Amino acid sequence: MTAKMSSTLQGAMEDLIKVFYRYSGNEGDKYKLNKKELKKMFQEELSEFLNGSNDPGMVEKIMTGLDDNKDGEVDFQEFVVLVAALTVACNEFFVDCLKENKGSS
Ligand SMILES: [Ca+2]
Ligand SMILES: [Ca+2]
Repeated sequence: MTAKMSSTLQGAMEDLIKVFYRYSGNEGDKYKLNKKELKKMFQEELSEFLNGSNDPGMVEKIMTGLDDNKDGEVDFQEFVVLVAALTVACNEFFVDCLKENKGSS
């Protein structure tokens, strides 16, 4: 692919799409993540997030929460909701860190 220089945000979006399809294509519907695919993605891409929680049923809970149309799988649209929610959580954490750093200096 003779890609033009893409902006950071555009690159992030492309990465998001690539990550989704890397896992969604493993089995069943190529365009959706089943529970196994979702779990694999969490283990490989969000391991820190998973390790932060001691709840073994978390992937299942996330899956149920994400599956808006109740078809038992997570499609790209549902996946983006997850990423947006995680990004907001990360941002809050990041902002807290910035504030703490400011206070200590
Ligand atoms: Ca699939
Ligand atoms: Ca769904």
